[in-house]
Amino acid sequence: ASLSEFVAKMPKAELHVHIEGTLTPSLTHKFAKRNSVPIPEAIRSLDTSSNEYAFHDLPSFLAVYYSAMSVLLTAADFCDLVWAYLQKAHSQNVLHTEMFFDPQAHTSRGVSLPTVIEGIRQGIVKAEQELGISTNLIMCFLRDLEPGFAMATLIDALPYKDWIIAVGLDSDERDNPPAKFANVFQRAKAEGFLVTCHCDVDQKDSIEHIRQVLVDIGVNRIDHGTNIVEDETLVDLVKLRGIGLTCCPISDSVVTKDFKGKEILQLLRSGVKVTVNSDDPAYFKGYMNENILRLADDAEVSRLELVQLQKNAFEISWISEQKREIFL
Ligand code: ES4
Ligand code: ZN
Repeated sequence: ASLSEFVAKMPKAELHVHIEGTLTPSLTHKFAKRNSVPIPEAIRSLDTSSNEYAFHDLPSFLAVYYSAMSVLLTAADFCDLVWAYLQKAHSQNVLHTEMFFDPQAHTSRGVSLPTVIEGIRQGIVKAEQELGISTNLIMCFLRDLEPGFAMATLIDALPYKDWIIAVGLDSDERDNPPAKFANVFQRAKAEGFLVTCHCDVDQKDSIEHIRQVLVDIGVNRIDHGTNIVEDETLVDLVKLRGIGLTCCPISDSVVTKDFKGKEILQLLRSGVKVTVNSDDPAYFKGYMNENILRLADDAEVSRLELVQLQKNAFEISWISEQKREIFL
């Protein structure tokens, strides 16, 4: 079989996808129309024929990303968004996903937390029933906002604890170290949530941020985190603890000018549980298969290693023991 057929057929798990990052320009138009709201400026100015967004780094990406989501207003919007993504994932033979959402990006513009969570939950349940795809939900805090807002969001979400497996940290990393949220993550852990944090590639303080999430926060996983190759002690620490990395090849190549394929392979070969994921597939133009093929394009990777990446994903996933038995 060709490599693309091989990749397409491989059973996969996706552990790093932002549900708001699956909002395609065409879905943006659909929601704007049915909610009678204007098409966001960042979308209106696009070349609609190409259905593509344009940006060159993390802040310019985030500006378009936060602008576009103003069309998400009702529980039905969130349900439809999740359903559309999970149909796409299912079509690529993704059996399990762990999906981020950014509640503060919605509550800060007047959409209630119950609307967001109940809508997302409806989409997840529908996809589980109709497609058999399983999903866990991860609630992310926006690191460029105040920790008090994150703490209030955590407390407001406690009634939905059974629907949310973990909390995370995302948005603009510059001058927003993980330690800023130490109290929030401590409380989240006490409430029974697992913890993961974004350590985006090539940030101003990448190594220090990776150190903080491992030593000060005590995360169960790291999102991106590829810069860890630069610090042998930290690599030994994630190996010792079995902590996995959710890498995103296409996204990394947008955020940094330096593609991280070589580093991902180096970590894989040294026994770190690295995985390949899509991050914001509607924006970075690539779902799971495209990200795996992009890695294979850029680095010498064997089919056995591509299988190992998926074994890692199922292993470091937070899938229930019951489902793990069915899938593995
Ligand atoms: C994100 Cl690529 C990236 N980095 C940080 N926060 C994010 N939220 C959505 N995509
Ligand atoms: Zn991400």
